[in-house]
Amino acid sequence: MRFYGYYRSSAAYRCRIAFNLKGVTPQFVPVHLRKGEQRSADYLATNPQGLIPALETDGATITQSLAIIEWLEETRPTPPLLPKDALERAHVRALALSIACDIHPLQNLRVLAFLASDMGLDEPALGRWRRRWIGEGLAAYETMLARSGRAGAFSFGDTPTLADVCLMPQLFSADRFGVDVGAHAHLQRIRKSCQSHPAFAAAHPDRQPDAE
Ligand SMILES: N[C@@H](CCC(=O)N[C@@H](CS)C(=O)NCC(=O)O)C(=O)O
Repeated sequence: MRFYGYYRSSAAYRCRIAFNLKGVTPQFVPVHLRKGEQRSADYLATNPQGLIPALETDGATITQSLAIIEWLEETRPTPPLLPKDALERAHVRALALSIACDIHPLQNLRVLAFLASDMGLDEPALGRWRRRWIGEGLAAYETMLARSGRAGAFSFGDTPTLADVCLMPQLFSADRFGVDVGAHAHLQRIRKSCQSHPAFAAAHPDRQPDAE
């Protein structure tokens, strides 16, 4: 099993947490995003989208972090990352997708590069862009948790789910770009639970072999 990633990529960070939770250790293949290696011919042969992560396994390539994590969940059901009840599963997926579909894509390197090169945004304007969408998205996540009445040590109950696998990398990115989430009590509590969980701690960008 070969996993293509980059230490600071949120989408790769999600997969690393899931691999650790499931006790899977793929061979790591670094793809340096800042050097543009994701657009090399070699890597485009692996993922035509030119995005990481990608996982090669059983003679196939899986792209998209959530597809990789759902494949892991289906092939290695223990410990479960999704609840058994269909409505509860939908809730956990909605939390995860609120980050993976509605916050993260707006922060992508290629989007930011286009805003700078083609739309003329300078660094302060790019910072406003980042903080706006991360701040608004995480505030909505906090409200979703409060309304659900199901948040515990983690986003759903007291064990990690797909929602936390997506949340922790987004909180890392919030810190990196100066988004203050201190007023969000659920997020603060869940962050602490994740930080003290070995699977999350080992997946942190600073602990990866390609960290700079
Ligand atoms: N929806 C995709 C998003 C993948 C993605 O956006 N990856 C980023 C890193 S977090 C990337 O490769 N960016 C390269 C670029 O923008 O050029 C997933 O969840 O895997």
